[in-house]
Amino acid sequence: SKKAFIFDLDGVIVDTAKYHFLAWQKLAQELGIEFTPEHNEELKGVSRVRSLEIILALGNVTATDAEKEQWLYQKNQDYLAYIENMDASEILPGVLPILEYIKAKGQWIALGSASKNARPILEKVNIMHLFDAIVDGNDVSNAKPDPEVFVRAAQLLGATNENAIVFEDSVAGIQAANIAHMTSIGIGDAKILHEAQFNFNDFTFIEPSFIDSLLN
Ligand code: B16
Ligand code: MG
Repeated sequence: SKKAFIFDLDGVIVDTAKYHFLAWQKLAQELGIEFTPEHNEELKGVSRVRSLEIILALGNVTATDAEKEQWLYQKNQDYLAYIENMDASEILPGVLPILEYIKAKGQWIALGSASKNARPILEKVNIMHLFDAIVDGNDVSNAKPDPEVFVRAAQLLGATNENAIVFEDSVAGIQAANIAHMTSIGIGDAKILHEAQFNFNDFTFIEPSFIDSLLN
């Protein structure tokens, strides 16, 4: 039967992690908190609010809700300025051919992202038309590893969880897919993503024959 191929956005389709990092780093600097690329790894797949909590904890900074809201707003404004100039050249290597192959095979394609900025990014990199369903940070109340974002995507398409395949770069996202009994495919370091059923360093290692093997 027809399969639902669900893609995470940041770290899978585009490398927006570098822009999140620059925007968080600016805020951290203003607050006198040391924030390194290693720290940034912990923010992958994590919601905006939770990301701020992790950064504040790094610096033992406590804040009022009003301050946190102001900082979240400021961080997002800076992030939006970075993604403003994104174009199709920022789609990660190998992604577009695989999306087009899945499409040509008549299968479903969905987005399952924690980001509230997912839709404008898909528009900027010009691949919105390839998606049959989009579920992002605006649509869900439970963050990965809760599988809500992927389960909703499958539901929108009328696919069972067992017929859903998830591409993820974060540990929390792989766990979410596994909890939902979806096929989990890790994109990135196999040591970090060891809970994934399959792992590829990036999409250039995914052959059409691998996609075919998932269709039965
Ligand atoms: P925003 P994904 C996630 O996207 C990012 O990995 C994570 O670093 C970010 O904090 C989160 O989106 C929220 O993003 O601030 O744009 O709402 O990997 O789930 O596509
Ligand atoms: Mg991601």
